Amino acid sequence: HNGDNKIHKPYYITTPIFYPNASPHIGHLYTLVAGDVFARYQRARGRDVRFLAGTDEHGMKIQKAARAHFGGEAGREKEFCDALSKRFRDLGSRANISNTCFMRTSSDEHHRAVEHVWRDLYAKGYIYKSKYEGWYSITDECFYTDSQITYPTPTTPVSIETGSAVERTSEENYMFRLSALRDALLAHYTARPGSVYPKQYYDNVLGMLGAAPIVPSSGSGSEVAAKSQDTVKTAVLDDFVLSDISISRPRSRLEWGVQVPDDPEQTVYVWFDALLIYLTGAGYPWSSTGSATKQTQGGWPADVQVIGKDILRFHAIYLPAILLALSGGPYSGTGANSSPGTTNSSAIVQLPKTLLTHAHWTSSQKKMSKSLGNVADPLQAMEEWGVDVVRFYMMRVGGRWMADADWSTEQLDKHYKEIQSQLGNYFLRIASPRIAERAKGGAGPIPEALKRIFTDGASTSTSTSSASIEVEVRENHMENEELCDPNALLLRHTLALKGRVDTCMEELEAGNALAEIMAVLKVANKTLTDIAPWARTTPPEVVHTTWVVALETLRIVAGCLEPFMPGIARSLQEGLGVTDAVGETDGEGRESEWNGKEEKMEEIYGEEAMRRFWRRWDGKD
Ligand code: ME8
Repeated sequence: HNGDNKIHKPYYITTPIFYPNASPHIGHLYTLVAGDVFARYQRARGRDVRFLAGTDEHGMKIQKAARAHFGGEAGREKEFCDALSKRFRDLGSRANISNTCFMRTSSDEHHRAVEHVWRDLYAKGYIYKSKYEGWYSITDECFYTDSQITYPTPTTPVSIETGSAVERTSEENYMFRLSALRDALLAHYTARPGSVYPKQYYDNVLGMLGAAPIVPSSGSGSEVAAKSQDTVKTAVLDDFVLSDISISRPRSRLEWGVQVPDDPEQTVYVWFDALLIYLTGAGYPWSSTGSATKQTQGGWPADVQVIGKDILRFHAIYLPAILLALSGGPYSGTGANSSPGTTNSSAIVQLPKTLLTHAHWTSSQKKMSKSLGNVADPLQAMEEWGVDVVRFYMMRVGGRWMADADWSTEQLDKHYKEIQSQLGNYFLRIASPRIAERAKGGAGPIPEALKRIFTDGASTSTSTSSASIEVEVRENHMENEELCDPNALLLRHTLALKGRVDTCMEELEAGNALAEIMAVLKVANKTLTDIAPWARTTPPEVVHTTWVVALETLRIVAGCLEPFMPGIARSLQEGLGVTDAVGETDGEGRESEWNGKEEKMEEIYGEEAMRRFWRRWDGKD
């Protein structure tokens, strides 16, 4: 509870729950890391963070894999999932993923949530029984229509989109009235242009709803415009129909799953079940009295849901449709859900806020697949390169979400070296006893100009980019030569860094945040090389100033890096003798902290501290 007596909602982040039918691969780890970067970032800002990961254990795919594993024996799916689910959980721990729960769809609490949703929607008329005819792909766990199928050979129909084999199904199913929710979905999305990010995927979602954004013809930078606008104007296809979807399978085909309430002959379709895990993770079902409060306390609605582009439709169309139906009154005929959410307000289940959608990793430029033998193993990569190097690589290369990235050890090596040269060597040079000795020799008051930047640099600097800082400094140079001192320049960059990282992280641009951090380190390294504090000719007081500015740079960089490389960031902080992330202290506070740190720094020259640092650095601790 905050001062207004309002409930402070936990920040809720989710990743997809993965199918435990095979070992995890780097794609799974990538999504986990993406979620973790935002979870750690929000936590460092003082938010109570809920972070859900887990496994999706029902369905034909798992049933088939489990039976194959046990030589055709039925009924051992749970046992199979217990073992494989653990590998995903362990992957998370190994990679330092800070998820607060690990949910499995086979759990009792999840079954209860699914049953609750089902009964509610059935009672309202959103679920009906029908004969379903169409195609099903076990690999994709997805129903397809005739128009989504192609025949590479006359007897092997496959999905056009994924190339996966499909089989003809003709069976009694329960259907969900997705068609009735199209208008409500469209209204939701046009009012929230930022709800699917990056924008290209937002446009894809509009396309799935038979609409397209109208780009203003004068339109400069439609992306920027779309972000700042409250609504997006769309061109809508009038004859577009969002078809109802099948949400169950006959038990004779699918035994392993949630049984349809009151119908032992049917099993809930795996995706209908899986998507509800996000609700389960937030404590659903919330009892009807005070359910709005319970919902909020549980973290619902999700703030950020990280997904791969392969499962956009499920998350952007199916889940919100289910939630809209849950929130609305009974279905009442054609186009009928005219006003979902206008019933009893405590029953409204809000829609997730942002769907962060990312592209895929390929391996040797190809989609990873067991049959091609090109599946990159995340555990092996972390063993070989260290946890934080793998995390760094994933966000440095894949942190802009849009483009597919190719996994390669050459690239990993390149980024390993980037960390080593830009951060590791910088730290070592600053921590070297010789430099410290010289710095101490020159100890005295920090030059006034620097002190000024330090006390009010971050707040008075209007610069929002590295480039504009350069300009600002160059202009100031005419009036004040001192400001052109390389240390002053670096200090300005350093003090502006946190604000810039904040901006990027608010925009969900993790890759840009990392780029900002690395840009400051580049300036830092250049400053050190230019000043050469190790050279005999450099005056001791300059060495001292350089040393202090470098320490402050490292402190701030460490705080900013924490979401990306938590292990290395902590080693740095320990090495520097600071414990917290980037402090928000005022001028005076900072200064005393700064002075204190100089003393702390002296303590770490002990070999033990360095040994500890390098052990962590190498991912051995
Ligand atoms: O789809 N590159 O599970 P899944 C990047 N159980 N990310 C990748 C990737 C790649 N090559 N391959 C997979 C399912 N991913 C469902 C989800 S959610 C209610 C149910 C990541 O094991 C990416 O996040 O097939 C993708 O969306 C997800 O793993 C699919 O994992």
